[in-house]
Amino acid sequence: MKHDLVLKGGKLVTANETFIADIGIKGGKIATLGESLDGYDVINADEKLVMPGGIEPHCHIAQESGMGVMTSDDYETGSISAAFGGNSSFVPFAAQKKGESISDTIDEYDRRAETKSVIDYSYHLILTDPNQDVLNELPYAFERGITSFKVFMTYATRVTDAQLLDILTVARRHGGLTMVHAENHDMLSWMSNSLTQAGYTEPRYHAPARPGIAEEEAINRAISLSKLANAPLMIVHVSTPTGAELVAKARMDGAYVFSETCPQYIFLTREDLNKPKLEGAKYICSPPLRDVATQEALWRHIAGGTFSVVSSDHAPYRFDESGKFFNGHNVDFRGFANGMPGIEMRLPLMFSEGVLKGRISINQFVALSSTNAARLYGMLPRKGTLAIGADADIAIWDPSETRIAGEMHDAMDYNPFEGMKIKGWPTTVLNRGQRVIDDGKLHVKPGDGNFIYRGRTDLSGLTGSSLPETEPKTNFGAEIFK
Ligand code: DUC
Ligand code: ZN
Ligand code: ZN
Repeated sequence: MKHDLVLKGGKLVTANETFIADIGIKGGKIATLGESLDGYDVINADEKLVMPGGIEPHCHIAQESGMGVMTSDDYETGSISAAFGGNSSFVPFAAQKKGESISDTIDEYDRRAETKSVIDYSYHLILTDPNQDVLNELPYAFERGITSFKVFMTYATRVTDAQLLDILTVARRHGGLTMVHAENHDMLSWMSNSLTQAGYTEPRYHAPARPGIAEEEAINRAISLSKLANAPLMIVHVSTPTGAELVAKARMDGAYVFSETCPQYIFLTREDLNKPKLEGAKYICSPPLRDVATQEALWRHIAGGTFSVVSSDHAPYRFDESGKFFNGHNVDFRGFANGMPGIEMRLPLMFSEGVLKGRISINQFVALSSTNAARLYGMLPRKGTLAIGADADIAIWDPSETRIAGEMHDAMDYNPFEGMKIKGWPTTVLNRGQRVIDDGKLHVKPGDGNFIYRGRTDLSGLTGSSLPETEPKTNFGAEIFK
C-alpha cells in the first residue's frame, strides 16, 4: 500500500513499549506499523522519538476566570502554543455562567473555538450553578460528546457536599468523570482575612493564605463523597504530599479516584512569590506553590503511579492591566488574577527533568502526557496511542536538542520557567496526519482543529467502593442510585 505519509525509522514509544518501526498514515489515521513502508510523502525520524501527540487535559483558554478576567490566550494562540509544546489535542474548559443553561454554555465555547483552534479540542464543562434544571440538562452534555465536569469546593462558585453528590451521581450514570478543585473554602477565607487584617497583603502571602491542610481536608472529603456515590472523581492540580497520599490510599482501596499534578508544583516554590516589585504576582496560582520537600514527594507520586496525568493548568493572565493587575496594583494578594501559563512547557519540562534525569521512564512519560488522559476522558483508542486505526496524532521529539526556556508562542508576556535549561524538544507535531508543526514553523490555519466527540471514562482495573449502606442487598432493599 502507498501511504499518504510515512514516518521513517523512528523509535516508537507508547505507554507500554518502545520499538523501531515506520508509521504509515492514510486518510489521517495510522494505517500500518512496519518496515520499509512506502509513501507519497516521507518524514525521516532517524535518531528521533516518535510518540503519541500530547493531550493537554487541563488548561484555560478563551475563558473568563471566577473574577471575570479573560485569559490572554484564545483558541488560536492557545492551540498554537500547545502544538509547539508537543500537543496534538487539548481539553480546555467551558465555564457555565450563573443561570446559564448547559446548551448555551457549550454553544458559546463552540463559537470561541471552532474557527480558531489549530489542533483538535474538546471541553470539560465547569458547573457553577448546579440547580435541578442544570442537573436535568446534564445528560445533554453527553449527547454533545462532553463527558467531564469540573466543580469547585472554594470560591463564590463552590458547590455544597450535597451538590457534589448530585453531580457525581448523574455523571456516574452516564459514564462521565467529575473533576474537583479541592480546597476548604472557610479555611482559605479565615486565613486570608487574618493575614490581610494584620497587614500581610503582598503577593507572597497568597501561599500562607491557602495552607496545604485546606487542600488535604477537601481532598479527603471529596474522596469520601466519591466513595459514597461510588462515582469516578478526578482531583485536579494536587499540590500536597498528604493530598497525594490520600489519593494513593483511595486507589489502593479500589475507589474510582484519579488525580493530576502540574509542573509548577514540582519546579517552582513559594519563594517565587517573594520576588520584588510585585513580580511575585506572576506566581499566584491556586492551589499555591509549596516547597522543595513537596516537589520531591510529588515526583515520587508521579513515578509511583498516584497521578494519572500531569497537566499544565495553563491559566494565562499577562503581567499588566489586562491580566494580573485587572484590579490595579494597589490590592492585596486576593486581588491579582489567579493562574500562570505553561501549556508549551509542560512536556519539555517533564521530558527533560523526568525522563532524561531518570525520574520516570519514557513510557511513563507517554502515559502521563497523553494515553491516560485519552483513557480517562473518553478518547482512547482514537487518541493517545500509536495503534492501527488511531488518529495519526503524533509528536516527533529530538531528545538531544537543548534550549533555554524563554518566550513561548502563547499570548503571554512572561514564562514562569524562563531561564531553565531544557533538553529534548518536539520537532514535528501531526494532527490527524497533517503537519501542525515542522521545521520550527506552523503549517495549519486557525480552524483546522476539530471538536473531539468524547465517550465514557475507562474505569478498568478499579473495583469501585460500593458501601453497605448504599447497596440494596445490605441496606434492607433501598435503591438509591437508580
Ligand atoms: N483553578 C484552576 O484550575 N485554574 C486556575 C485557578 C484555579 O483556581
Ligand atoms: Zn482549580
Ligand atoms: Zn485550572
